[in-house]
Amino acid sequence: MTGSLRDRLSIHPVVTAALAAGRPVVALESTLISHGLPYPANVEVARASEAAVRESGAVPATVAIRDGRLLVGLDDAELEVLATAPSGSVLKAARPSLVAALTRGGWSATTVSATMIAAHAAGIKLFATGGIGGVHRGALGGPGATERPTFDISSDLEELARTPMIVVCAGPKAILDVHATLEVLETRGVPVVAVGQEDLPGFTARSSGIKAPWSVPDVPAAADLAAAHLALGLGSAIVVCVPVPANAALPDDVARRVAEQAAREAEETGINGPALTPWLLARIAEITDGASVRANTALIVNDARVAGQIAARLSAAVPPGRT
Ligand code: PSU
Ligand code: MN
Repeated sequence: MTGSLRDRLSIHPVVTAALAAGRPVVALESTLISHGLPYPANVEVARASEAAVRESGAVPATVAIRDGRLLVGLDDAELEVLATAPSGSVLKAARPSLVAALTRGGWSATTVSATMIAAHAAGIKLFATGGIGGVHRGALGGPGATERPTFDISSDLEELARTPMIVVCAGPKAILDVHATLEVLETRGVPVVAVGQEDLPGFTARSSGIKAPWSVPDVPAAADLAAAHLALGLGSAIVVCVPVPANAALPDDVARRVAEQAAREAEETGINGPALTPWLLARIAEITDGASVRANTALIVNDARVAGQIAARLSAAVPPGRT
């Protein structure tokens, strides 16, 4: 079967109804379920994220791929299938692997880039994830590099540059070269805003140790800035960074140290490609004895809640029938 993205969309009826009525909808990704967190934390976080979106007054739409279809909105049984699928049976689908995922049959989980593609095609403006992908340590050479630069830069960054959407996260993942990631986002015209603090949130830590390009005091201010960005029609996404809840956060220095250790070990072990990020997250969970999983879980659910709040504020500002 061939067909455009639109031909391949299977939007859940609840999501279709919400979009038609101008009610707020938040897309959620599935790679963090299949490749980012261990079972049962993964299915718990998927359910809790959907619940948090609903509590904020919005409709959740978890995105994944099954048998050539881009599913926008999964039911509970489908979430469970994704979360319990044997390791290796679910492909990690990003923009470059979307065609492989759609033509091979079976399940694929969608990364930030693939989720944004599906959500945008469905007409969804809000998307919540844990931490965006970015420039891996050593991608550009220098400390942490193998003999040559790896050029491992997530397709998430390219997607953020070309797909208009409000992306709520807890900052770029701490395993990355966060400074280089911010520079690429700047070059590609993607605004990045921190909520409630000057520092860029550091994924599982409250701070990345780097000042955010822009910051706003609270969620309503972030929503208004994001709406203004989309209204300009520049074509890029805006990244809204919300710090991990304090009671689950890893101390900033611990998060940085374990990320450095894991990145060093990955290099020594020769892990690369799409397997790298899942490997690093799993290794950090081991090193921190599960503390990183608790932080990751808390931040994902928090991002979903905030994205729901932003979606609700935006749709309240738009009279029904207008976009
Ligand atoms: N946020 C999390 N855990 C994850 C991810 C995000 O808390 O596993 C996923 C997202 O799907 C993101 C991907 O797009 O990690 C980045 O992978 P890569 O570095 O291979 O592009
Ligand atoms: Mn990569």
